[in-house]
Amino acid sequence: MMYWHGSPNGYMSALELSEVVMQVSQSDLFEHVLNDVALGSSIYVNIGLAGLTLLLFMFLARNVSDPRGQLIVVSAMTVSAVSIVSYTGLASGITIGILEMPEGHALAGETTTLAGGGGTVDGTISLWGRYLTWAFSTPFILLALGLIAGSNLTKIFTAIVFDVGIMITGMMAALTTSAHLMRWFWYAISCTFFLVVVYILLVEWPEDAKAAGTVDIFNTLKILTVVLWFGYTIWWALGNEGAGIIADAGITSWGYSAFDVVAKYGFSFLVINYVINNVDRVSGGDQYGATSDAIPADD
Ligand code: RET
Repeated sequence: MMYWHGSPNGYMSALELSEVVMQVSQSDLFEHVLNDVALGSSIYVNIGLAGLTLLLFMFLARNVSDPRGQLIVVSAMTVSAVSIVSYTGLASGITIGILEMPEGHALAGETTTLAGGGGTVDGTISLWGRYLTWAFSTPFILLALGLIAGSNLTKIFTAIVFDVGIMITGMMAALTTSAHLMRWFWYAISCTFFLVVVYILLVEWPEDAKAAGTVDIFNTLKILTVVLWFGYTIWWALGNEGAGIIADAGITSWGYSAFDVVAKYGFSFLVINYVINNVDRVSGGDQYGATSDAIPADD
């Protein structure tokens, strides 16, 4: 018999016992992802795609020897590498949690039945690890874009700092359970940071790209990025963590996974393909980034 301090007679009531037993473990979440077809496929498909694209990009860019060209290629490839980590974190149940939404939220009072026999628990599932890992992947999208546009360090730095800000405050919005309004306050902070990035993308870098002679590819990448990034922002507001109009965690997750296919792998493919065919346009010379007078080996 278990001893329970909270009870006058020292024993647990059935209700108290069920509350203790219903703690969700990491393996419950792992099993849930494994057994929930929509949620699981939205994660596993992306681990596979990220791995395949990484191999493909490595193969395609194998002959790029220009240092600045390589920097752009490595930056684009890093997006896929981070994606493997991101989705593996979700699949293993580390970066997923069950959160009880505050009063006023569409999913307040909801319960979640864990696929894979973990029982039914209070709260809704949150894939907060996505936002965390976006803080490590999206800076490389912006680095590749800034380098293609021939931007200066100040603008690249500014874009990346605010971008990391978007993702971390977006994660705060997702993780807030204290008050409904606080969730949207975090969301508003995140959107404000997003506007800084949008400004750089739409106003600053197109000018730089004109001067650098890369305006055609830059404009394609810019439109793709701005449209999709607004897509993520709107999807959050509609999904299970926002207004709950799309209440299902699996469908919400598939939305992000689908955006990811274009915003990460499609984007990176366009970048790498451009660099391979236009090395002269992105080149900074053999000495680009040198840290001494010695001539670095080109292999
Ligand atoms: C959140 C919610 C809070 C408000 C804003 C958001 C924007 C997210 C964006 C994500 C882009 C992700 C990409 C991932 C690829 O690896 C966090 C959804 C503004 C723009 C491109």
